[in-house]
This record gives sequence, structure tokens and C-alpha cells, in this order.
Amino acid sequence: MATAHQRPDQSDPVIDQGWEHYTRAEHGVWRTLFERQAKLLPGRACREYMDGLARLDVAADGIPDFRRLSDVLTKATGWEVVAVPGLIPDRAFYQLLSERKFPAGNFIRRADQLDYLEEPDVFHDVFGHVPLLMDPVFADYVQAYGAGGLRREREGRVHFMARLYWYTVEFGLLNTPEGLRICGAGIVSSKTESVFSLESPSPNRIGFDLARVMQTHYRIDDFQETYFVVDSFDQLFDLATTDFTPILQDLERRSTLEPGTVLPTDRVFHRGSGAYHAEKKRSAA
Ligand code: HBI
Ligand code: FE
Repeated sequence: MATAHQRPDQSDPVIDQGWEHYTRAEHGVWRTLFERQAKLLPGRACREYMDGLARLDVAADGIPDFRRLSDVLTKATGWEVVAVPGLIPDRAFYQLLSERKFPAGNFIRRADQLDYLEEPDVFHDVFGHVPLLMDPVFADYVQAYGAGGLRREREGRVHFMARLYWYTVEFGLLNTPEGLRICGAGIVSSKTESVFSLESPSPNRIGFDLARVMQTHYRIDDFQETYFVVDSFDQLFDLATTDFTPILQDLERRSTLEPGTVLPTDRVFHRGSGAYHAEKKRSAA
């Protein structure tokens, strides 16, 4: 398999996936991760995600070939999956999204790292992110997000965009007549967070509001303290196509909110106990 040291020039981080080089052990890690999530997600992941996974016909038994995924994806929403060696610089990331190219890591975690991931690997990216790019509205949202991110990156306001992405594309929940469902890739690709995000009494679950999300810090090293709930992907697409400027100017005058904050103006689906993170803090002290 192509190894991460293949650092191409920063402006164009796209590399060859090297699908032919994956070892049996690497395909085996994919299979283990896929089978765990396949048991957990029915009834937890949103219908649009499950439909996308099925229509992509993502193989359970091994790491998919991005060329095959792109054939299906392009016909559905014009997106394609391109391989990158790991996290890429902001400008390149937003540029690729704006061109409907999803940058997926071509490496996979080791068998002894199943539950912890410091950098998005091919399972997080392809199993987590790509199925929802089969949904036309969500696909348009992510493309509009990329275009908006390019503008913000030039203004030095990327952190607001990173929060929006984090609380929707990575860790978003969707409000449905059957109850809350997972749409975030970071949750849907995680065995433990697939359960925690919906069923633990600890985290807050708060109705999505653009300015509120852009003002709120997030955690990168543990479960989220707050999950934001969108009513529809149309809601996301509408905001990605609005002009953020007035909101960002107002936000720059406000202080950043801690991840566990609940405001009186929040639409609270569930006010968390905070027990999980309080316990982590106690045991770390
Ligand atoms: N932002 N700048 C940058 N670069 C990335 O590679 C990146 C990111 N934000 C999110 C992200 N990657 C992950 O969602 C990957 O799973 C795509
Ligand atoms: Fe991701």
C-alpha cells in the first residue's frame, strides 16, 4: 500500500490510492470495522446514510477501490473520492470540496488501534463520509461549504468554518419523526460514539443554529459534550449558500463558548448531565 511518507507538494495533495498494494491484514481491519458498524447502525444512522451506503455497495470484506466508488458517486451527485496521505492544508481541503472531490486517507488504522484514531483513515473517510455524498442535498451542502471555506480561509476566519463542519459533517444529528438519528461521519464510523451520541444522558443535544455552532469550541480528543441537531439537510444547504459575513463580524466581537455550554436561547432536545466528561476529568486529576 502507498505509505504516508509520499508527501506530494502541499498545493496538490492528491496521490494514487494504491489499492493493489493493500495487504490481507489491512483488508481484514476494514472487514472488522465494517461488520461492527453494520450491526450498530440500523435504527441509529439516518435513512439517507443507510441508503447511500447500500447504493454505493461498499464492500464489507475489504477496503474499497476509490475508482469504483467514484463511478457510482459521480453518476449520483457529481462527487468523486480522491486519495490523500492524511490531513491536508486548509486551502487544499476547501478547494477539493468545492470541486466535489472528497479527500480520503488511503491508509487504514492498525488492528490494535480499532477504537482510537488520531488522523482520519480510509474507514473514517470512506465508510463515514462518502455514503452521505450520495444524497443530492447533502452533497450540494458540502460543495457549497467548500466554496465558502475558500473565501473564509483567505479572510483568516477558518476556525468558524471548522466548527460548522465539525458540528454537522463530523458530529451532526438529524431530527426525524422516528427520533434523533446520526448523520455525522465521526459518529457513524465509531463503535462507541454511535451509541453515546444518541443514548447517553451525558451530552447535550441542542437544535442547530449557525451562529451558535460557529461560536462553540469542540473536542477533538473525546466524545462531544454537545451534539447539534439539524431538522433537514435543506437547512444546511440553505445556510451554506447565505453570506456569513455579518454573522462572522458579530461573532468576532463575542467570546467563544465552551463545548458543554447550554444557553437560555438554545432549543434543547436533551440537557446533558455532563457525567461522562466530569468523570474523565476526575480520573485524570
Ligand atoms: N481540514 N484542513 C483540513 N484538512 C483535512 O484533511 C481535513 C479537514 N477537516 C476535516 C477532515 N479533514 C476530515 O473530515 C477528513 O475525514 C476528511
Ligand atoms: Fe472526517
